[in-house]
Amino acid sequence: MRGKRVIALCGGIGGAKLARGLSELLGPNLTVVVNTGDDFEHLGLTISPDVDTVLYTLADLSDPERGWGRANETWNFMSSLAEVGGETWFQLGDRDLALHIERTRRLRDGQSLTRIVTDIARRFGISARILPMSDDAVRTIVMTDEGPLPFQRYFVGLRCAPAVRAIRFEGANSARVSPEVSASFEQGDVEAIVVCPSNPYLSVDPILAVPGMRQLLRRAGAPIVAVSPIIGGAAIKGPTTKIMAELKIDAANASIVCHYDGIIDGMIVDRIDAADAAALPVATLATATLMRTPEDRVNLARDVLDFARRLTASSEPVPRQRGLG
Ligand code: FO1
Repeated sequence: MRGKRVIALCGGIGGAKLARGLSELLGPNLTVVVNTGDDFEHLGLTISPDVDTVLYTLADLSDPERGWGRANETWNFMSSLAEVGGETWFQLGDRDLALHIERTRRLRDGQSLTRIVTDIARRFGISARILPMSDDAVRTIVMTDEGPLPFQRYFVGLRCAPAVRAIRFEGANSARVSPEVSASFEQGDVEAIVVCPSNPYLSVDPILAVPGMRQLLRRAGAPIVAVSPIIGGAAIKGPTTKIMAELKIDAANASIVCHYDGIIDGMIVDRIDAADAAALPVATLATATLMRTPEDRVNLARDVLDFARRLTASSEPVPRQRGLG
């Protein structure tokens, strides 16, 4: 039976844009599994930046310039915090603050992150399902030439300046895939799995590091398609290619395919990379992957779905070059 649901694996800003495009085409038939490796405790609050970016983006509440936080934000809390000598390196807008305070309250009451996110998504009028990758704490630690750094210290506090030597996902070994994430893969109705153009090392790897996640991907029996976060050897936003250079990885689509070795069946690259797409060891599609406008997001989402459908049509069951680890 051919499925009709699509599952997207997603980090923050870049990934959320494609998730938004997919949500406009699929509505409730989209499930977004979101990285929580960036989560941290700050000012006594539990902050889930990627989950919130996906929530705000799909609810049309996000700030279009920054990509994170809410549109029409005010910063009275931050300036008042500065006046009393508080920590201001991580910006929490007045509107955004409400979500952190309410999430923290509910977590302390014993609710799971999944339950909280599901409720907020409903209140925001989002029809897609948004699921944190796990309800257990996984914390990305960036091993740098300045020592180990919690993700937000590295990313926001130090603006990704220290050279990355390795990346660890603290707590991943004992984390569990949530029952809701497991069920979403196991319903037997998955048409495609999309790896959004998020940073493979910082945003997608934490999702894949949750024990059992790779098996769920494989067993869903649907084509797995990644959208490359690299265009013409550079990332649109964020430190992807800087990190690749520091890890001595060539900033090329071939490296991304290699990184997702045995996981993906197809890769979408930008049109300007069409020439090297032919040499990649998976099925490829070259199209416009830069998402500047709402139309760009929907067009790319449509291309992703068409590509996945063609992969299904061309061979069933979906062929895999190698087994999953
Ligand atoms: N990114 C920044 O560059 N500076 C910030 O001060 C900042 C605050 C912030 C607050 C809430 C939130 O949900 C996200 C925030 N981000 C900020 C974005 C976030 O740190 C990163 O974009 C992601 O973690 C990487 O995907």
